[in-house]
Amino acid sequence: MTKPLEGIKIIDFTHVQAGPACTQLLAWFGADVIKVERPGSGDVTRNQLRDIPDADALYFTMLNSNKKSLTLDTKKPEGKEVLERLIRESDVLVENFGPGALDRMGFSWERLNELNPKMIVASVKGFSDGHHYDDLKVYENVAQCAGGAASTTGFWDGPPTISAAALGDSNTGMHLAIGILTALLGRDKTGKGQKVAVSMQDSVLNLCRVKLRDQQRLERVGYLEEYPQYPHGEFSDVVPRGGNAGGGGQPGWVLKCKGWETDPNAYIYFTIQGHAWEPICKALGKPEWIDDPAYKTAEARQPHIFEIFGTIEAWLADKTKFEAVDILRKFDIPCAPVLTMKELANDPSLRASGTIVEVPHKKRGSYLTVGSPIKFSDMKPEVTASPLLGEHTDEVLASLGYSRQDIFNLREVKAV
Ligand code: CAO
Repeated sequence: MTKPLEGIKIIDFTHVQAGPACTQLLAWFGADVIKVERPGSGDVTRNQLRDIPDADALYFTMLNSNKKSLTLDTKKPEGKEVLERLIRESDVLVENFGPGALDRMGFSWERLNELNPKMIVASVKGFSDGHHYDDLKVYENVAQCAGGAASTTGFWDGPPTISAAALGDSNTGMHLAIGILTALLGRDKTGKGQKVAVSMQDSVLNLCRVKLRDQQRLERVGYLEEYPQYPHGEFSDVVPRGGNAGGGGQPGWVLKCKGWETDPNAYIYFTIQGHAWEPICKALGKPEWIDDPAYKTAEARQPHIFEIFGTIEAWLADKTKFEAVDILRKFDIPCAPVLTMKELANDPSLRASGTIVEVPHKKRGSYLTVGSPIKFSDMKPEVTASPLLGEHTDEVLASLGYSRQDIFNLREVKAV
């Protein structure tokens, strides 16, 4: 099957998570992604949190599938020369080094554009160019704090909280992928490459836009009616942490199910959709609430929403999270069990759809990873193993026109 990005050559100068998540996605869709790594060590995640001695860590294998690995010391003249040749032949270069690292290596945007005016140069940094923090190195949790997620996540009586979802890393990588694809389409029209830059702070903030909505509402009216603080608690002049409250106009909460005393994940998320009030009352066996003025409208319910959630929890007490959802789904109530990683790993639907995939690997045996969350009618993205360090060095050098002797010199003599 021909994949839409076949023929697009990408220099993958990325490491850790934000950049690799972007290039992995593009590789799934057919791009020829060549990961350039430092000889001897490579991407730091190859060694981080190893579960099998001497085999690449899952952190690496799960973010670098479908790629080639070329080892090259791009600080040495020989390495720079190879990289320049690769740049002249490539469509995209993606990098997420610390601020200024690419410039210090001698590959500023101006130089890259001079070497290949058609090439798209895509970068992830912690903060955008010109930002007063643009000199900072940034990891996931730093970005979640800088982008507004931490101050609005967690419970009001606890500290700012980090989400397990990679809002700073993989989310930024997904934004960058959209930028790259847009620039490729733009190049079809103009014939020119361009620089695409995404900051982790901006990407987190983009996902927190409803909290900026709330900040403006709070400043105008002094309260936020969908937050647990309303109407009995206090609001300050900043958006508070709202626990598990729904972020839109639909109140919701995480509710205990049968077994919660011993199982930390025996919960469901229950949403009270305004127009679904009647089915909710029917599902709960509370038909008297349907027309009761204290319950009939969303506005009337809000002051005692936790009493309502308490009644739902009493109804859930003899039902597992799966049994509860099986009943509630018949009433068209938006809800889901709180699923663990173990349950997700073994979920037959996720296996069938290719969202959870088992990938054979030369050194590890097979491992599980998350496949493409994007599904196409004409293409099924296939996940292949991440490369061993330098696995494709000879192949890539040969494709760049280096002779066997050149390759020997580059690999063995100059240890590039
Ligand atoms: N050959 C020779 N040198 C190489 C090389 C190669 N193939 N690949 C990388 N290097 C060098 C770079 O030139 C740079 O050297 P200098 O600092 O001397 O110029 C160095 O390796 C890499 O520096 P770095 O700043 O990128 O790495 P770090 O481990 O100190 O910082 C990180 C890591 C992620 C904090 C930083 O890269 C960063 O802030 N990146 C931007 C934001 C980002 O993407 N963060 C998300 C990471 S996922 O959590």
